[in-house]
Amino acid sequence: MRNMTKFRAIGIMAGILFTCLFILALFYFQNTESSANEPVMTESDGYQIATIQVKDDGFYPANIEVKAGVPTKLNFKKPSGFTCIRSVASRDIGLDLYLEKGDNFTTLQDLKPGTYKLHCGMYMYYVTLTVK
Ligand SMILES: [Cu+2]
Repeated sequence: MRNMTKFRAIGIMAGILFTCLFILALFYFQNTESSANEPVMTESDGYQIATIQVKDDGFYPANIEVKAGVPTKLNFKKPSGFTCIRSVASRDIGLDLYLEKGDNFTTLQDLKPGTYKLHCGMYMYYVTLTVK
């Protein structure tokens, strides 16, 4: 009889653990899905467009690679206002852009091959832009 109670307790604990893991997994996939499904590099009207997700803990991806000699747009996509990132700037490429909720497109001037640093308005988060 005692064994039976022990068995049942383990069963309940395993059930709770499994439920917790399931909920955690659900949240994890929900968070990654929205941005992971979206390709970083797309093309439209002769432009190469890099879409960078602006999240509460930084820019995703933090490394962007674009082709030299192709007109380029960056889109800083901000799905929610729950981030301290209000703007993105770069002395390297002469960028100072206030970020609204949603899409924030900026057209880059023709960049020479090289590596350029972009940062949020508070110098907390960085994006490395590589032109090849
Ligand atoms: Cu910040």
